[in-house]
Amino acid sequence: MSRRLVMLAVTLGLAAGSLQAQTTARDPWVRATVPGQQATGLFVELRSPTDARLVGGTSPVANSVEIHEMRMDNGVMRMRAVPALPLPAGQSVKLSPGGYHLMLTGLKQPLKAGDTLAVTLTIERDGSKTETLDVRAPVRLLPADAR
Ligand SMILES: [Cu+2]
Repeated sequence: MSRRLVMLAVTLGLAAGSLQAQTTARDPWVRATVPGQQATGLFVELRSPTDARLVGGTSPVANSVEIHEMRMDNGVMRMRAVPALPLPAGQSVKLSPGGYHLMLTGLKQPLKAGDTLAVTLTIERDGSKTETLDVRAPVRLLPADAR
């Protein structure tokens, strides 16, 4: 094999390796806000090829992006911040209304249906290595909002 072919093989091998190690985000969307509303939820389906954890995120339109969990507490739905959400290898983890979501707080502007929001998710792999995942999420109304 010529030197050029060897180099090409090495380059392709590295590219395939880094693609495999990427978490994918499917169907991201953000819930539209009403005037004065300071926070909203981002929903997405995440899948990681190896065990990883979602540990947070950032967005230019929000002061912070937290991971929240909704759950029943004495018959009342409550939400609380959790430090991380496990992404088991090869499994789809769905963040959806009524369950886990990413909470964007300290919104700097109203989010209207039809807008697109840029959010960067932070994912931790192998204990400490972190990687970022850029997501472009359309803003949508929940059916209950569209009255
Ligand atoms: Cu929340």
